[in-house]
Amino acid sequence: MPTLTLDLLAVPVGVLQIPSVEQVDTVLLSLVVPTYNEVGNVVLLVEKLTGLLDRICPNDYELIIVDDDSPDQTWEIARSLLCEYPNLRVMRRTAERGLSTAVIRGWQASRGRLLGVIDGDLQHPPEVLEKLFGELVSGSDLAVASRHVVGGGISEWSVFRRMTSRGAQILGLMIAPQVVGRVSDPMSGYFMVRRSSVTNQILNPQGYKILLEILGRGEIEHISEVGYVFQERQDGESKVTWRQYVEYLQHLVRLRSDGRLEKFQEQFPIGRFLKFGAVGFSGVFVDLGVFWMLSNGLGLAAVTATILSAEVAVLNNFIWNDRWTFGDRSIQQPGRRSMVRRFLKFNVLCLVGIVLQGTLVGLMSKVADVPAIGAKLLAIALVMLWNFWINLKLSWRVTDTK
Ligand SMILES: Nc1nc2c(ncn2[C@@H]2O[C@H](COP(=O)(O)OP(=O)(O)OP(=O)(O)O)[C@@H](O)[C@H]2O)c(=O)[nH]1
Ligand SMILES: [Mg+2]
Repeated sequence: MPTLTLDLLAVPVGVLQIPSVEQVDTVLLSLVVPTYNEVGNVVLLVEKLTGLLDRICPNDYELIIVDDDSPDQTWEIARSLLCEYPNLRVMRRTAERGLSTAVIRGWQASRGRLLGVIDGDLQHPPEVLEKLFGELVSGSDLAVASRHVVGGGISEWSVFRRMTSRGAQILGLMIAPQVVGRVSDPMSGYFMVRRSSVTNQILNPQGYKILLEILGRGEIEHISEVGYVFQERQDGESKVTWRQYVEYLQHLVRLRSDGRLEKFQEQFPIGRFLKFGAVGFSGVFVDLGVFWMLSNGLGLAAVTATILSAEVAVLNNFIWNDRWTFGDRSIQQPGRRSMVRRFLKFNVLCLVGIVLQGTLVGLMSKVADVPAIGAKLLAIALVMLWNFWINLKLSWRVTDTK
């Protein structure tokens, strides 16, 4: 459902594809600013950027702030500026989060023939916009503000931070050289690109590095670079955590695989499978622990204790899978009734899994003469794959609304 709030830009939904020039009522330039908790910067930023853009493309631009529902109310402050700045637009996202997708959602809602992005914390000097803009007007498809060309640099980074940044770049060159090697500063979050270069592809970025996605999937021939000095933050806090490094790696792998990984993941989501496996593993301990309590502690017969402990383990696995492995899907099937339905399906499928496991062990050890323990291990692995896949398709199925 698109979010339609008075005077805020509606948030585009569905796949991340930017409408073509023909589909939009165009202005020359749309500049997107992703923000999260930037309340101390947003007023000055809008003042500076609009001052500059009013000069370089008067009345032919839009400045779009895409805020991810910041707890410090950045979006509300930005909204209060709307009457003062007629070219300003504000989008408040509540259902999605993340820098790269914020930028793309902003571009999806934009009308510019040229698209740009700049950080909202004044670390990117606004004056450089004029040079980036000039490069696109002279025919480049992409103009990147770079810290590593003439005129570029970093104001006050520690040796550790410089090394981490360069290390990430080297790693990128090793994993996806065809993408990372195209520019001197592939980590830059400050650039402009021609709309027609990025409209033919569904984008699928991960984490912070939107430029990698544009380099990897865009139709980019001519690239220019413009030097800039990365400034220190004056207000607010950095949002970079270890998570961005993991996402960076995942993004590189995805770009390297050139779409093949995404196709495979559509059928078999590896991350989910690992979670499902971890939950299954936890279930083994729950099963053993409860069995021990029931048989040793309460003195129940072994068969009764086995059945009861297995059911407790199934319950444990269901709760974790429902909350964690398939949490995003459970949210889309709200209500107690649908949860009970998912639990019943999961139960039945677990039972089928046990029967399947027994059959496989029997077949392998009797027909193919595989030693019992080997047959059991192989059967566990096969049934786990099957269990995951069938639960994905049945218990936590949602219809894709592409
Ligand atoms: N909409 C949105 N914006 C974000 C998100 N994370 C960061 N931003 C914004 O993206 C810009 C860059 O984020 P920063 O945390 O400053 O990252 P950085 O500049 O690479 O790192 P620092 O030098 O540590 O500040 C800032 O304007 C942030 O407010 C997010 O999840 N959603
Ligand atoms: Mg920053």
